[in-house]
Order: sequence, then structure tokens, then C-alpha cells
Amino acid sequence: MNFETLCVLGMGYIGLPTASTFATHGLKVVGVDVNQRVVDVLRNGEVHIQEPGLRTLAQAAFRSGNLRVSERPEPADAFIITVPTPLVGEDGKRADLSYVISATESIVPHLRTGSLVVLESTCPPRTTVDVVAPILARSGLQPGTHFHLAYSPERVLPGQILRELIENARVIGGVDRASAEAGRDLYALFVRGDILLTDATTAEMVKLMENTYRDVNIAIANEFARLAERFGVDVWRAIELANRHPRVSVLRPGPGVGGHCISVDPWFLVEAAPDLSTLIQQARQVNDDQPTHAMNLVRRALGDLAGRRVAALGLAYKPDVDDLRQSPALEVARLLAQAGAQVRCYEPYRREAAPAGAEASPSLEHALEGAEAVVLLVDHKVFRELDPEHVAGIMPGRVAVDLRGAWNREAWQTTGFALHVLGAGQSRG
Ligand code: SAJ
Repeated sequence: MNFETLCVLGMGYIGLPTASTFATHGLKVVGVDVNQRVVDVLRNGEVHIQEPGLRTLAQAAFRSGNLRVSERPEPADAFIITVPTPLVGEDGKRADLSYVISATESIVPHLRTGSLVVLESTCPPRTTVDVVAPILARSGLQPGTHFHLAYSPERVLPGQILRELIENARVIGGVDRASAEAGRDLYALFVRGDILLTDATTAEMVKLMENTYRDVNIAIANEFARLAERFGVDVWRAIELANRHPRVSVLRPGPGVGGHCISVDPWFLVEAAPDLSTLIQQARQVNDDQPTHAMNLVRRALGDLAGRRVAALGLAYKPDVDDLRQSPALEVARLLAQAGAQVRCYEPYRREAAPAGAEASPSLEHALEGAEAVVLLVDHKVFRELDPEHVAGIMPGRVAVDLRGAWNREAWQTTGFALHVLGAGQSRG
């Protein structure tokens, strides 16, 4: 199939890079967002998302004349839906499909015979066939008969989106074979990784399996860390040794799992089939409990938290990003403050950020001033390379807690710090 025009609905973390990449590969693209502020920012040639290389790419796309933004969709050969599917509900664990539904509805008047519609938003299994297809059929055209309909998950890692968008293997699931092939023809414009065709529901499940697999594997690493603390074993060394087995690859323990993907997506499977997903639910529970475990580690290191001055380094959900969504680091800092500690947070990518009850520090030095303990919450590069001598020159206390297994133990200990590392049990011989 040949494509000349494309309409991308949702100019977020995925939609904007996707629209820009198609535009720089020759398609005439309209990027649609219902948020007027987003449209205004983009119309001014700026971007509202922090992602390496994105500003340059988007500006090149605008300059080429191939990318425009609009508040509403327009007729096009293909439509890609990249809107959020947040968790809602009383327990906060149910997928909110309202953005997917309204984006789909907004396409209906513009559908033509031979159009292609691709859903990229992460959704519970069967959303493409049970939710999207019936809405599009209101046009009088039938998916698979008059137009093509497919699901294709994005799989890019925040921080490396532009490269992974092009290089990663791409799964495209059609409601019929012709739909999958039409999707392949579209993404082949820029994807250099393999393009793998399947049906729509399999493609939805693949996405959820990928992130659930990672969540469950991080949960077991976190549980290993707790067990190691009990048995007087250093989990970091134990993992290193276990990973020398040719078929074992244990992930890294830490203060929990955050971000808008891995801590969210497993719930889409749980919601769809709670009776069949006990392991997935348990893993979520382990990872959600991990900030409390981390807070207790700091409590043990200091003896008591009430009134104690703590410097918390990093709030982002993972290293070297500015994203605080569902961040376990933020939660640990909040729990420390709630337990009575006087917490100063320093997040180099978001200097104004601090959870309720804690103070935001504009600099590392400000956070360390007067601190009795320093806690490494996120292993940003600047923190991994922190010189304990420099730290010791500023803070009066000599307690350090490493929740990421990132600091050189000898260096910190020889500087006089009592270093407590998550998962490193005190050896009893
Ligand atoms: N984490 C650990 N230990 C580890 C690895 C990660 O505690 O060994 C924590 C991180 O600190 C972070 C969380 O897990 O809080 C998630 O980070 P991540 O880097 O594993 O993943 P995300 O959420 O940034 O991106 C994931 C990716 N999925 C997989 O690697 C299977 C990405 O490819 C997906 O596109 C993205 O989710 C998404 O949008 O779904």
C-alpha cells in the first residue's frame, strides 16, 4: 500500500516522535492534540517533552513543511492513535479507555474505503476488536472489509526513544492479514528492525507480556534482596555469581518500580482476568511494598527518623530521566518525611521537585548541608560518580544509604561513612 498522508492522534511521548519521524521520511503528517497548550507550544516550534534529540527532530519536521499540528483530525490515508490509557478507579487499577474511545470517534467522519487505522496505546487484550472496531464501524465501513485496522505496540525506552523507534523490532497485529500488511507498509517507511505480523489481540498481549515479564523479574530481584538481608548475604555479589549461569539473568533490586509503563501495564492483564493472574498481582505487590522496605532500611541505619536530617538524592523513576511519574524514589522520600525526618531532596533534572513534607534543594550542597544521612535514591550518572570526600566535606553526619547498589563501598567506608546498601546483609560468616 502507498501512503502519502498521515494523521497522528495524541502528541505525547510516543505520538510526537512518531509523527516527526514519519514527516522526516516524506509523509505529510498532521499531529492532533486535544490539549490547546500542547498545540500552541508545538505551533511555536517548541516541544513540551524532554527526550534527547526530540526538539531537533521535531523542528526539522516542521521546517520541512511535512508536519503540522491541529486540534482535530483531518482526512488521511492512515491514522495512528497514540493517546494515554491511565489507570483509574477506586483502587487505581482499571484502564481508562476514554481517550482511546474519543480519539477513535474523532476519526469516524474521516474514514474512507482503503484507509488504515493503527492503535498504539497500551490497552487491555481485545480492545482493538471489542472497542475500537465497533466505533469505527459507525462510519458504515467495516474493518477488514472496507478499511484496514491494526494494533501495533510501541516498545521504546524513554531516554532512547528516537533510536529505538527506528531500530527495534515492530509487532503489527491486524484484524485480518491485509490490515497487518498495510501496517507493515506504513512502518516500513522508517523501521529498520524486523516487522513481525500477527493478529490484533496477540499484538496487544505481546506488549503487556513484555512489561509484565520485566515487572515480575524485578520483583524477584527485590525479594532476593530482602532474603539476602535476612541471611547475611550480599545480594549484589550473589546476583553477579548467579548470572554466570548461562541461562540466568537476574535484574537489579532497588527501591521499587516506577514510570508509566512497567508499574501500570500488568494491571491491564489483572483487570482482564483477575482469576488467572495471581503471580502478576503478587509481583506488583512486592514492587509496590519496596519503597516501605527502603524507608525501613534508612530507619535502621539512623536508629530513629524523628527530627533527623536526611539528604535524598534523586526523585526520578529511573536514572538520567526527568520523569517523576509513579517514581518509587519520590515515594521513599515521602515516607521518610511522613516518619518525621527532615528531608531535603535534590533532583538535578527537576530542582523544584519534592514530595509533601519534604524540601526541594536547588543544589547538591544545599541538600547535604547539616545532613545526618545521605540516601541514594536514583543512580543518575552525577550521583554514581559522587566523590565521598566531597560529601564528607559538606555534611556533618557519616551515615550513607545506597538503595541502588551503585556506590563504591571501599571509597565510602574509607572516608569514614557507615555505608548501608539495599540487599547487602551483614555477613555473619
Ligand atoms: N528497574 C529496577 N531494576 C532493574 C530494571 C529496572 O528496579 O533491573 C526499575 C527502574 O528503576 C524503573 C522501572 O524499573 O523504576 C522501570 O524502568 P525500565 O527502564 O525497566 O522501563 P521503562 O518503564 O522506562 O520502559 C519500559 C520498557 N519495557 C521493557 O524494557 C520491557 C520499554 O521498552 C517500553 O516501551 C516501556 O516500558 C513502555 O512504554 O511500555
